Amino acid sequence: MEPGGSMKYSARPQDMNNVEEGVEFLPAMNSKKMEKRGPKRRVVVAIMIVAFLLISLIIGLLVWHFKYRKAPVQKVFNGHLRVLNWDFIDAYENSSSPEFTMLAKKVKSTVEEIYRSHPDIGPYHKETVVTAFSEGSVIAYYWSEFVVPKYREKDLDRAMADKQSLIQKLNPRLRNPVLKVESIVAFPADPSIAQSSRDNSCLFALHAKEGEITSFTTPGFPNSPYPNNARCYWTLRADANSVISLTFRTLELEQCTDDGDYIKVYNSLSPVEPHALVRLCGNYAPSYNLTFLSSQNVMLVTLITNKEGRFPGFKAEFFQLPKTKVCGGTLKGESGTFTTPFYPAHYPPALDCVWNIEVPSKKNVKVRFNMFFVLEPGIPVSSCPKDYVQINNTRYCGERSQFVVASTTNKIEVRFHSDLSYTDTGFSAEYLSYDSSDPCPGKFACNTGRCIEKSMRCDGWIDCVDGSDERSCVCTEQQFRCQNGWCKPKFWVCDNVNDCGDDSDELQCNCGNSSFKCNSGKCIPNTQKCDGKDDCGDGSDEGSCNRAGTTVTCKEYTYKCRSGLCITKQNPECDGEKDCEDNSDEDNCNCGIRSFTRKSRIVGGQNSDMGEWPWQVSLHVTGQGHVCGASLVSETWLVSAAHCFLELQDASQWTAYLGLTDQGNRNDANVQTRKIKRIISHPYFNDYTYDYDIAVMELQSPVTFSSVVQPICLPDSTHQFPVGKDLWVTGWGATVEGGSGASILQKAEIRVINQTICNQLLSGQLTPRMMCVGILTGGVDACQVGKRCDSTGSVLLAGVAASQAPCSALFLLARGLAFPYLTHCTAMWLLGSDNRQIGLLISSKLT
Ligand SMILES: *[C@@H]1O[C@H](CO)[C@@H](O)[C@H](O)[C@H]1NC(C)=O
Ligand SMILES: *[C@@H]1O[C@H](CO)[C@@H](O)[C@H](O)[C@H]1NC(C)=O
Ligand SMILES: *[C@@H]1O[C@H](CO)[C@@H](O)[C@H](O)[C@H]1NC(C)=O
Ligand SMILES: *[C@@H]1O[C@H](CO)[C@@H](O)[C@H](O)[C@H]1NC(C)=O
Ligand SMILES: *[C@@H]1O[C@H](CO)[C@@H](O)[C@H](O)[C@H]1NC(C)=O
Ligand SMILES: [Ca+2]
Repeated sequence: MEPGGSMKYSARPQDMNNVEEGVEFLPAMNSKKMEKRGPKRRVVVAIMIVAFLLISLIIGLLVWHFKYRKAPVQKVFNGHLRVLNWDFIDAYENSSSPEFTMLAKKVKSTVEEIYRSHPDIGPYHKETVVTAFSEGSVIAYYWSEFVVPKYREKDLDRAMADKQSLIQKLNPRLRNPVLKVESIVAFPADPSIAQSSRDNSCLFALHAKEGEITSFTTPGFPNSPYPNNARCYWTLRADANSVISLTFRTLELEQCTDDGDYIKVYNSLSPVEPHALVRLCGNYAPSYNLTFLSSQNVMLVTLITNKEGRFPGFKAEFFQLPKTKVCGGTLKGESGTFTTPFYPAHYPPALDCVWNIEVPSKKNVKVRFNMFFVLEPGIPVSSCPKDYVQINNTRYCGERSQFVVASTTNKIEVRFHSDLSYTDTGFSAEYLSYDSSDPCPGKFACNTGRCIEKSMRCDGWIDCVDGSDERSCVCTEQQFRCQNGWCKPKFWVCDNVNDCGDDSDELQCNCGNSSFKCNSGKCIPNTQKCDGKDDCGDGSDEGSCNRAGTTVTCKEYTYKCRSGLCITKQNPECDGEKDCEDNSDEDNCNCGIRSFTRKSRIVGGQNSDMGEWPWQVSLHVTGQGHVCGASLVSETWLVSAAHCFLELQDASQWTAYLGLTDQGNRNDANVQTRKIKRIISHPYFNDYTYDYDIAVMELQSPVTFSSVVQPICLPDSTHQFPVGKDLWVTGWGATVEGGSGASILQKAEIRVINQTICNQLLSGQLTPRMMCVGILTGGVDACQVGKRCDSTGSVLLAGVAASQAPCSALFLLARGLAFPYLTHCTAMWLLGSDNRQIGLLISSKLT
């Protein structure tokens, strides 16, 4: 007997006196009780149970039938069809014109006729509205609304998707149709768009003017944010036999999320997914190419927004150009270049190009793709079913770094295909002739045909995709021999990164299975990890123990909250988790964040993009130009290296440039220029050992933070930089005016290396304020998944100034806490897990 079960069937469950009654409705659980009641009663009980079950079943079925199966579902389809026996006139562009109304009526009745003849469509059709026409002879765009019971929805979808059945049903019925139509296609509308099919409040129709650029913006741009809950449409048209080039000059929307605001551009006048060209959200670096081409004379731009957020929106412009551009062709000669049409703009959809390349006989030909962006969202790059480049039955797609395809003859055929939807910026390629006996004059030839610098042979990094540059190598003094035969710079031994590929460079550094490896490299038994005691000596065994909020006795390595209490978690600052009771670890975290959510795709290059390192400062000396770099840490303070000011300590001779990427563009409107008020070098700075190589500078007036001027985060003095951690170094190099430095801000990936080994290799030059980091330079295009990029194996020494002496004013300003610095003229950044950048400065005195 279960009181709980009985309650379910009791008429008045709240009345405890009736509980016993209710029990009788249950199947026999207590046989003794049942026997007492006699056979008659038993029959009654049985009948009641059966009746009850039957009624429940019927009710259930009815509910299911009416509420679910029969429940009407509203569906909207967007479609278009071609009218063959009709000519386009300009008045059809104006949906208020009598001509438009007349033709729309005819199209509407034709569509309705087609629907009527189809048993899966006809009964559910509610309304069809013709929204636009375009040339060819006439293409009509419309949406159709249906109300269909749930259980018939699939049949409707199937019937609407079947173009063939729509056409065939039409012809026998209408013997003398007024309109001869074909190519009827319709697609279920995006539900967010479907709701608004009748809302014309944010609808704009624009026609390109011959030889002119037409601009348009989101409502209110740039003075007020675009509206919430908006469904905006811009129909763009050009003359017949033209195509449209559309460019977003500025674009700033809500961050990209599944239900966030977005723009979609269609190669059609109706918002159907199979003709979508791109979906845009967030904001894009200025160098990100936002130019899109249509394949015909119409385009549709839609803006869909959700209920919250305030963002500026976009400013766009478009113009028409003749549709004559053909792609592909025959290319002859020793060498040359070719690109997808309109490169670096997005190539048009529905395109096929064939290049037949032929170099002089006796020579062989190879094609080098320098830029390659043929990526479609969610499309596997293994099979390339949509857009692709094809050479000799091999298809290439996706986003690829530089690659070469070599032929064993003097001819090669390159095909390019783009389908109806989603385009990318395409490729830029060159073809070269080569001697089969000496394919890479002065260089090393990979087995794949690629030529690489000779210095990249046996340098420990795979530059040839097939690794042929690292085979049969003899290791030098400075190199470590991996078990697989590769030679790696000794600096990479014991840095927690599997550089050899077979882990042999890390084998003798591991602690064994039942031991924990401290950040210092020391091994302790696993049982001593997270036991509340600092067994490593640097706190690393007590670091990530998930004891948030627990405070401990303050030590050198513990993080001190503003309250004065200490916690053991490593690097708790600005990691998005509240670790201090007073949340002081998450205070002042408006730093280290880049403004552009979508970077440009300068793949493989060392040039930085505008706004990529908004805290990078260029320090100029009057009459000398760029001399040193610095980092912005607050509105008025910079951090730089003390050795920069050895010869010139007079603050008035120095000028700081902020928001600068190209030294040649110092007059750009985004660049801010400031004079220096004072320079404070570390009093212990030693210009022989470069110990304490740090200085701070105060600006005469505060800078204004912008998309290209932002402060870097300062790490806490207890911040750990684990061996193997990857970082970025940026800078302009030496004096630009002198001609040797780079004009565009350079970047390189580096990593923290094993301090013990580094100090051995540098015969003991490291001081406790320094940190060894290695530069990973060279052909970045050889980066492989799960592997590090190439490296020359050169080493920089980073000076860590743990002292708090003259910089206390700055510490208070910036983070409220002391911190270690690494100093030099090129800045170095730690790429945090959430993409937040923590700044350091490094010294490059030693090699
Ligand atoms: C569209 O047609 C209507 C009615 O003929 C006319 O009043 C209106 O000015 C036209 N609009 C344009 C942009 O031509
Ligand atoms: C994008 O490509 C178009 C067409 O080639 C070009 O005119 C434009 O300058 C490019 N924009 C950027 C930002 O590179
Ligand atoms: C294409 O195939 C032919 C014959 O199989 C071969 O001779 C030629 O070298 C190949 N070209 C490329 C680029 O692979
Ligand atoms: C340590 O663990 C790895 C994999 O977990 C195993 O292959 C190896 O044999 C173990 N070594 C020892 C000494 O137990
Ligand atoms: C550095 O290398 C030595 C071997 O020379 C190794 O014992 C130590 O654990 C390494 N340090 C780290 C932090 O991995
Ligand atoms: Ca495509």
